[in-house]
Amino acid sequence: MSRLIVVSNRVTAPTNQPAGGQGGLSVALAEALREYGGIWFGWSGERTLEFTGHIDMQRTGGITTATIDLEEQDVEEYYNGYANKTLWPLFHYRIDLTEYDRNFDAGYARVNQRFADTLVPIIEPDDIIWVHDYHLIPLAGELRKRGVTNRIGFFLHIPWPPSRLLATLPRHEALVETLFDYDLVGFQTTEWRESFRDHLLRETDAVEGEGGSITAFGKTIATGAFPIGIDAQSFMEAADSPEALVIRKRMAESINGRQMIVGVDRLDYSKGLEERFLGYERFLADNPERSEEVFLLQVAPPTRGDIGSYQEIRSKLDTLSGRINGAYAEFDWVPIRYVNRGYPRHELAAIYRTARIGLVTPLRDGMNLVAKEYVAAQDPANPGVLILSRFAGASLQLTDALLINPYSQEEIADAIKQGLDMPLPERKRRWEAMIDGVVNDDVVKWRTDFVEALEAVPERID
Ligand code: ADQ
Repeated sequence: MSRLIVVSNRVTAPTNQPAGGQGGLSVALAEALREYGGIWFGWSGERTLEFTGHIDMQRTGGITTATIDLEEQDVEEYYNGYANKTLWPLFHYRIDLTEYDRNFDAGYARVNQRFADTLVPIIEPDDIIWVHDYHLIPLAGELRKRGVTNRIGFFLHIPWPPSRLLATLPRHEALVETLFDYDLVGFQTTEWRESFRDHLLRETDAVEGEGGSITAFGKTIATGAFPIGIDAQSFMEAADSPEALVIRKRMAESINGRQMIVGVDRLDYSKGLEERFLGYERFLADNPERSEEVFLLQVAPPTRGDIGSYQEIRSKLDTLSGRINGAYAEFDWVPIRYVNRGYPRHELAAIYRTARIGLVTPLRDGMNLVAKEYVAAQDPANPGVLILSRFAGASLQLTDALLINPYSQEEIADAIKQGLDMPLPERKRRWEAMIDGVVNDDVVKWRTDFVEALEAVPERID
């Protein structure tokens, strides 16, 4: 049987420690690789004075990790620079926040070359290679230059932007062309796949083939939508675990008969936190007689704190939560409990379970795992209500959530009211319509579907 080599920017070995700012990608990969016997290759998160190419191999939690350290300049130009100041905002439709800088380009190219140089010696002929996310788009091209002929797949965890936005990226042609060095390019939803196809049809002489294949630049690749899921079974169990029960009891005491609305997000401008706070404030303003029945718990661990736009959104939210609390709080009630930290999975599950409403309002999101986790954590006999942005990839699957436009404060406020008033039979009906998908289309199915599709791609003839 062939080995699977997974490559992503960061490798975070699975631990039982609090999740911290660990994002959806690392949570999902740790779960997907366990018991597969594969290798997970990437950056250790450590900085070194001079890049050596030394690989640190470790076996932890049932998977083998292979990590390299990067230089300070690499981290600045590749990770903080091209990945998170250029591609992340651009791919989330925020060209107002996108920075274009040739040094970032150079750092991005250099680190992808470093990944390829160090990875090549550990690749065996039958291995299949699965590269993850926007940090590593050029990796297959670099591997091909070094003679690697193995199957290589790419999965994009974030949206693919509209063609006219992508056109603002200098040298976007080369970025797009290098995706044709993969055998399979996967997206979270058909919407992002179509956006990729539309870009190719508009900007190149691409031809669409059968079953998602696309030919351009003299090469043919397979493409497809592979919606990522969660480890639903273990999440459901986590919500009922003895540790979770302790937290649920503590929460019940602190809630004191009120209804809790919960938001859980990395502190990122794509998550629509400012709009969420304003929508909630609108609810408070519109419903003064009801406002003290509820409170919003927003859990938002800071990420990418070296980047200016992240410092700005953080300070905006500090101000906004302070202002709303100052304006509306009573001596025995605050409308927003705002917490900048991560929680272990079982505590998170307990928090979701206790919340009457899960409020998930990204302005743009590849998928959004929090929405699925909220559904999985509910009590079947008394489930809560999911309010979900129609601009999250997850909204294509969770169609029985209350779908809202996150830019509209009125829609958020109305949905909160509707969620609080929703009778039990409707809550059950909506939840039952969603839970099967969350359980069946889980992270294992995502991994299996992707790997099988990669194995099924016909041999390349370059
Ligand atoms: P993210 O942008 O990180 O992921 P999301 O899919 O919601 O967004 O995943 C976040 C993960 O981090 C969830 O598993 C959540 O439980 C965890 N998390 C968030 N806050 C936490 C906290 N305070 N404590 C503990 N855990 C916390 C990117 C893309 C998404 C895509 C995923 C997976 O942006 O669109 O769904 O990758 O592909």
